[in-house]
Amino acid sequence: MKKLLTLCIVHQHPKVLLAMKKRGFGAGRWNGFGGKVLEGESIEETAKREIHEEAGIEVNNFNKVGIIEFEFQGNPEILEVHIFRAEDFLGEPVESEEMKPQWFHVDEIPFNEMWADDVYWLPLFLEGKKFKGRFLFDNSDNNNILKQNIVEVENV
Ligand code: 6OG
Repeated sequence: MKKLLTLCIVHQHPKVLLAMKKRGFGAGRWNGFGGKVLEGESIEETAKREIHEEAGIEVNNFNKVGIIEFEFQGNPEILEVHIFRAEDFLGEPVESEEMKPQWFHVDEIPFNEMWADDVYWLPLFLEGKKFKGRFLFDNSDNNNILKQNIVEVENV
């Protein structure tokens, strides 16, 4: 069983726009913007809709830079997260019910308040690389990685 999700990070070197997730899956962690792909929606449409809903900004140009599959031990559902990199956007990021946006310098990414997988792929993202990977998380401690694999690719 696969569930498709998006994750979009705005990167205006040397800064990245992350947001504190205030509720739902991953609450209490900094992450990019995104969510579940709805029926009838393309993955790109979801990425745009979610960043607009969560940060109030419009992103027209972005590149898909990664696909990562997440599995939680004992759970048959695989989360397939499509990761996008945007350089520019329209509007001003605003806090929503779900997310509180904040700019971070690339040297000050709050990895210890993020999903444990991010430290493996965000450095590649910041170098402009593309990647694919898979992570197996411990179901009883949902920030503990049991197995991980990330590879750089030419195309996603
Ligand atoms: P909603 O379920 O709130 O969207 N997401 C993850 N991001 C990272 N960095 N690591 C993970 O490891 C993740 N699992 C999910 C995808 C959830 C948002 O969180 C991302 C979506 O952008 C397990 O609609």
